[in-house]
Amino acid sequence: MLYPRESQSREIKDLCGIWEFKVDGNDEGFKKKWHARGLTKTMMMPVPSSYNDITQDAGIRDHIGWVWYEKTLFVPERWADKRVVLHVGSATHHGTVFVNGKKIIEHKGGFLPFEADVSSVIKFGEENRVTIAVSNILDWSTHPVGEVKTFNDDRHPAGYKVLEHQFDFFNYSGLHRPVLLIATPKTYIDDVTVTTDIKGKDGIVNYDIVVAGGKAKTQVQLVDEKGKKVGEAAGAKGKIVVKNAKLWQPGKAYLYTLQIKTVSSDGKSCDCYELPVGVRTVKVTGNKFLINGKPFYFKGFGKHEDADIRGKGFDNVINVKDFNLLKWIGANSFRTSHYPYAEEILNMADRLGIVVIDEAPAVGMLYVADDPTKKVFTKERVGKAALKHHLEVMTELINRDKNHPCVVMWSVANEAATNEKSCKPYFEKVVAHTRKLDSTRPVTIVECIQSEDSCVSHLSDVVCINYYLSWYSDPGHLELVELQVEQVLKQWYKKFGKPIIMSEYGADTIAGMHKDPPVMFSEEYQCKMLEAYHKAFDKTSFMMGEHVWNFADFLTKQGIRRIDGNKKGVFTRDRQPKAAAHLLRKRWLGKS
Ligand code: BDP
Repeated sequence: MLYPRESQSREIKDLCGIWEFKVDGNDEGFKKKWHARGLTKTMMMPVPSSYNDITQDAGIRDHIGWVWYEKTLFVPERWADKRVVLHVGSATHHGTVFVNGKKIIEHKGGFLPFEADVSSVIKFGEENRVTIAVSNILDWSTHPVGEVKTFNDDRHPAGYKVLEHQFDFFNYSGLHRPVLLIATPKTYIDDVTVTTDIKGKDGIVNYDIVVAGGKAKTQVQLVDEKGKKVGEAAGAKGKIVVKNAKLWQPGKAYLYTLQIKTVSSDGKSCDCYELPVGVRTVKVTGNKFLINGKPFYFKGFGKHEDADIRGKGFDNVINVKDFNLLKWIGANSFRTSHYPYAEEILNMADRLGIVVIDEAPAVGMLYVADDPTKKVFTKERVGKAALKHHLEVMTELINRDKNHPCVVMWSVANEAATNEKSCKPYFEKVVAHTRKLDSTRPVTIVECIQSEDSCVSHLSDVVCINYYLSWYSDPGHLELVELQVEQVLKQWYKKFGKPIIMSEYGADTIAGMHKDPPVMFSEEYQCKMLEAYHKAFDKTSFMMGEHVWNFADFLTKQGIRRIDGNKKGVFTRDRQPKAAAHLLRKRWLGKS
């Protein structure tokens, strides 16, 4: 899917702002056709935002099921001869969209965009009504997986239910990303795929353009950052050779622009689209992760889309601040743990030369809540339905993110029960599907201490492992960390012979809590733990990166293990540095 961009031939109407909002507490909205006449008895809700922390009502914060959003808007008369598309950045986790009361699209999956042609239902030059029903229910066919548990005992009111899931981040819900109306010509550029290569000093840009809605002739030209033409070609598919190309490099991004123009065969309309292009290559050989043929060592974090009040709502204030903090601390990369982030974030990473491991929302396939001895990869749980959706999600993810130079690896899942033999055929299919869709990027499955007997890590190009030594195991025993990290690294390397990234390690830390000698939750403990991991990393030759968990503190579901969220952030939730931030800055930049 093309990132929504205006051009000579394309206009965008941004529908962000205040929407009408209503919680469907009795699950009656569809039956009573709330979309038919327009919502009544509504409250204000900002879009984009999670709805959970906006009101003073715990019932809304913790609601399980559908909520409804609505907005009225005028569509200009001059769009009457255009193709008009409604684009929803994300509806977490299911969205059903109506325009002027008519259902136009349903979408499953809370972290990827979807869109539909609404040209035939829109009234041009008049007022229109967009209604979006959003549900946050997770089950064994969704990603992430989850389960609604209904109680049937005398301790709970009849029908009382909770949504159980084995990931710790709060299940923020709603319209998290921009909703847009896009006008394009009727014959339009539907998709573009760009891959790049380097031959000597030259850059090779291969492109493949799909035109829909009619036949058209295609012309492309590539311009540099100053707007100077460096190459051109004709036809829907082709190759441009850039002499003495400037490469897209970590920390030193260079973006060309592919300017695409299609002229419909009757010559009456033309469509234009501009795609940023970074010329770079990615390869894993031996123990090395190569970007442009040079070994790359990942320094950075697992992150979250998370902030106070707005939850997972897209917010440029937070996003730009986060990139400034990544630069300040000397990080060169992050993982989109544990779901695809808003594409705007990848646009920023492209521009700044920050390297991204792009993760699917497949998280929580680890235990069964009420009985950890029960298996996960079974017919009743992660079976055919979960696999089908996993493949769909990989398709949507790669379709959306394939052209971003910042994305250097796909992570198909985080911490699954990969020690269960039955997960093997599952992941074989997911990884094969991913490689079929994109043969240019390595693939990983993120593993953890419970999956030391992984049946699938051989499928990964890079072994990514999450370890919480002296935290979830041997809590308080910092003296064991260096020794144990060395052991686990050697063990994984011996077994799979692949380069390793420590993709999560860290300690919950209450900002401002000091204890010397260190104790758990103090700033000193977080620092000493990181130092011990680093000592072990620096002794090996097959380590290819370190991603601390987490960039910032984030909200979790309530539970006895968390006080106001997960505090493993190196920054607080409002993005202030803990002592560990200064330690990492020293390690990564040599600056204090
Ligand atoms: C890891 C998970 C991550 C959690 C972290 C933790 O991958 O999502 O937040 O543990 O417990 O297992 O802090």
